[in-house]
Amino acid sequence: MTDLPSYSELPVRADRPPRSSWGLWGDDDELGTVNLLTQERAVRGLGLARHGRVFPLNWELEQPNPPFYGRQPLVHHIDRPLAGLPILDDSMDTFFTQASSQWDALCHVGHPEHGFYNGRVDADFTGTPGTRNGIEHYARRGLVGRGVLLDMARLFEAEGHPIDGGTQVEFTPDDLERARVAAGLEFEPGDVLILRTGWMQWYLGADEDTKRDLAEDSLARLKTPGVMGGEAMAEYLWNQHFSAVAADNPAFEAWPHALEVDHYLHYRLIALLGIPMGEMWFVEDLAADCAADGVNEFLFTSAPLNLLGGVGSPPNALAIK
Ligand code: UVW
Repeated sequence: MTDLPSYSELPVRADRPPRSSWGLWGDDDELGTVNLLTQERAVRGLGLARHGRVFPLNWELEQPNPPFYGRQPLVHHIDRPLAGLPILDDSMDTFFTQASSQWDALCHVGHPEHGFYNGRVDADFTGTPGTRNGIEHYARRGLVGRGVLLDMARLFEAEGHPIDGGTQVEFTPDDLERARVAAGLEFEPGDVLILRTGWMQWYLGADEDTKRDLAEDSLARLKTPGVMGGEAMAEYLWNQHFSAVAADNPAFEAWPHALEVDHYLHYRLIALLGIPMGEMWFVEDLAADCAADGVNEFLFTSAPLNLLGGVGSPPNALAIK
């Protein structure tokens, strides 16, 4: 049960962009659909941790190697800051918060016509006090609730059409619905949706030349399974009232992608609807466990970096069954 507006009822205020959630949680809101992770939904999630099996969802910070989309590899030093003492510290020269497993915060992508979530503009993103739509808002709240896994790769394989993880396969709302039914799930408002597309399994088996080649021109050369772009997918995802969505692939949506205004889902989900997107999450062990016991729901927790104005962060997410 929810009293949230359906997609066709958006926007809730006539002076806001079409099919946007702007204003739904107030003009100053910087959380978007993370507002749906209420105290009651945290308790609901806690009830799903029945056996104590814990699945960390961060991939190694050094993966993918090399990183995509012009991001640079992590340069990590282990230092002895206090001469003569056996005390070690870390320091990093380059740390692209979105190079590996990540949340995209609501300042990551703006809509080409309407701008960033809730009407923010470039000048709002300073990384200093007063900065808007940053990852710190998720960090200070903490994300706790019910997580649900749809294993698209296993579904397609069971249906006799195994996915080649190195190709572009676009999942439709019907595909997601078939996966939901196969998983024995009913969605609940506030769920964190996690997809296994099969891309990461493919990448882990790829050779070094292939990985280098993909990184050199990711926009053109990456080919991945993921959800399709466009309004029908935005409508489907909004109408389930997920608090957040994530996948094991680089962009949640399938790639390559025309970054065309009506098609690129980042514009709709992040900028217009305020739905955080998770990418390159490590879900192999979780998915194997879900396949083994047939239970595709779990306690979900995530504690992103408390980085003022951060555009993204490793999710530091756990699934607990
Ligand atoms: C792009 O879409 C370029 O970035 P990301 O997938 O990391 O959000």
